[in-house]
Amino acid sequence: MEGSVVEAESLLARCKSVADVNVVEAELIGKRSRLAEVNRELRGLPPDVRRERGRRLHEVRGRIESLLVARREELRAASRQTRLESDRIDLSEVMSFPLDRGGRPGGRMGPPAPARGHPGVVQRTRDELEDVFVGMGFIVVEGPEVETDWYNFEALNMPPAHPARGMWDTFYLRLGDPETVLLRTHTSPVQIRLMQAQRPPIYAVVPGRCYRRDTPDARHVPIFHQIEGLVIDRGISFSDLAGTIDAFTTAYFGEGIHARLRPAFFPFTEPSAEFEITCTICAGVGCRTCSQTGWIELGGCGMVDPAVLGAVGIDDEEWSGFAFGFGIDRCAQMRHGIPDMRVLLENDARFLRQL
Ligand code: FA5
Repeated sequence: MEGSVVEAESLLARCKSVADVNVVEAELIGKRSRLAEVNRELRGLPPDVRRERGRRLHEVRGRIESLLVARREELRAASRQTRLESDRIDLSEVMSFPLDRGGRPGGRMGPPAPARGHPGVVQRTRDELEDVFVGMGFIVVEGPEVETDWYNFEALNMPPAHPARGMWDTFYLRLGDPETVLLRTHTSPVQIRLMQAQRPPIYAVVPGRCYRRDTPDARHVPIFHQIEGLVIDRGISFSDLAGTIDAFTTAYFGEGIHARLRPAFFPFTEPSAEFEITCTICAGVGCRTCSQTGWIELGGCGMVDPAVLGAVGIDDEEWSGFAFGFGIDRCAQMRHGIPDMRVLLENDARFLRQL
C-alpha cells in the first residue's frame, strides 16, 4: 500500500489519453486492485489495527483519486488545445492566391490543395493486430464476404434450422435458391476454406468485414470487422488458446489490461468461451456503452469441435486445434475510449481527424 501513490504518479505520467487513465484507474483502485484486496482483508483484522489500516487506506485512495482527476483534466486540456489548433482556418493562405475578377481564388495556381487523409482507426487496428500475429508466426489469409449457407453455418456444425443460427441475424442475397447465399455473419467460414486448402499444421489469422442485421447501438453496427484465428496441430490444448489471446491482447492494449474468459456456447467449438475486458469508458464502474455491466466482450473462442474437423476430412485423433473471432471495431473502441461505435460509420471529419 505504501508505494501505491508513487506507482500511481509514474503510471499516470505515462498515460497518453483519458482511455489510458481509465485503464490505470482500474489497475490502481478497481475491484481487482491491490487496494481493493487490502480493503477486503480489513475485515479479518483486530479492531484497532483495522481502524489504523482503514484510515491509511482511505488516505492513499483519496490521493490516488486526486491524481486521476488532475491527469484526466490535463489530458483533456491538451486534446482541446490540439483540436482548437487543427480547427483554425488560415484565410490569409487563400488570399495569397491570385483572385479572379469576382474576388474568388483562381488564376494559374488555383485554390490551396486539400489536407491529406490517413488510414482510418479500424484499418490501423487491423494492421496492428496482423503485425502482432505475424510476429507470432501466423499467416494472414482473406476469404469472401459473400458466402454460401454451407460455409457460414452448415460446415460449422449448424445444419438447417439449427437453433444456434439465431445467434447471427443474417442478410441473404437474391441469388440461387432462397436463403443459400448470404453476406457472411462472421469470419469463421474462412476456417473451413483454410482447412480445405491446406493440411495441418495451420497457424493463420483472417481479418475481414462481416455483416449482421443488428440494430445499431453503442457496441453494434451492421457492418463491422472481425479477426479470426485458427490453429490446428498435434497436441494443441486450451492453455495454448488462453496464452495466445493473452499475448495479443497485451500487445494491443498494454500490460494493464483486466480481462476474463467466460464459459460460452458456439456450435463449432467445444469447450467455448467469451473474452471480456473491463470497459475502458467507465473503468468497470458501469456505463451506457457496457450496459452498466462494467465488462465489454471482445470475442468468442474455443477448441475446434471434432465434427468441424470431420466436415473437412481432418482426423481428430491425430490433430486438435483452437479458433477465435475478435471484433476489430470493438478492440479499437476500447483502446481509443470511443463511447459509441456508430461514429465509426458517420464519416464526421472532426472524429476522423482525431484518431
Ligand atoms: C462469433 O462471431 C464467432 N464466430 C466467434 C468465434 C470464432 C467463436 C471462433 C469461436 C471460435 P460473436 O457473435 O460473439 O462470435 O462475435 C464475436 C465478436 O464480434 C463480438 O465479441 C464483437 O466484438 C464483434 N461483433 C459481433 N457483432 C458485432 C456488431 N454488430 N458490431 C460490432 N462488432 C460486433
